[in-house]
Amino acid sequence: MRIDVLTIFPGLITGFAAESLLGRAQRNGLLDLRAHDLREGADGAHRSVDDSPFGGGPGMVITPEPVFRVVDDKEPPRPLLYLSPGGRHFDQAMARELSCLDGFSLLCGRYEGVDQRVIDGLCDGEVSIGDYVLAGGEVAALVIIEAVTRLVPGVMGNDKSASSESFENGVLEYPHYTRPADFRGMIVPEVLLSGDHAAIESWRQAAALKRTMEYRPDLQPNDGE
Ligand code: JF5
Repeated sequence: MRIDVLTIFPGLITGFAAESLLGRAQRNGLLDLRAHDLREGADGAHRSVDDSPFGGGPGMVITPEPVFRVVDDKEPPRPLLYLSPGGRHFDQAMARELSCLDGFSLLCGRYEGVDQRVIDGLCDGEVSIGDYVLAGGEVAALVIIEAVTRLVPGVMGNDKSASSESFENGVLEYPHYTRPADFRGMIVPEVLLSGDHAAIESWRQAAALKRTMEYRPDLQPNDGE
């Protein structure tokens, strides 16, 4: 899978990838992650990529030229997704869809964002990782890269049936315990020590539903489709 990231801080992307399990996926040839510096597409002594907004107002806006130029030069894989709080909400279903592609690209905004003509004339979609504002799209890009690549067989090593994970079934995951059975007086639910697999399974289902109703009543249990 090839993932290209367009950013003014390419080191944030390559640095994170090198320090995480993504580094091994890259060495194995499973992941081809490329971070492109938007400044490479900018001219002038200062290679500035931003300017003040037409119509006035606070902050700066990333200009179209450097973004279009990097896309012309590097031909990043499509779809090219712009990361901003105004985009369509990223979720596990979108992660699954992206994990089936040969590649995609992410454009990271900074300042007040990018010129609208970049979104209209160059990008294929606008994605948000949640209802909060970051200083830039790089952390959002890393969230998407990690959520997607861990679904690509072989990338994170463990091919655990992802179908039992939180969100895949529209319920949160059940609570997990390991040794010791008594840790500072906090004890593991007895059923988990019983060896009764049917009882364990129903306890886990009930615990998952309880947690979901308490924290995420908006989720819809779906039997894993
Ligand atoms: C950004 C203008 C982009 O803040 C975000 C973001 C929040 N959820 N998903 C993405 O991206 C950075 C900030 C300001 C455009």
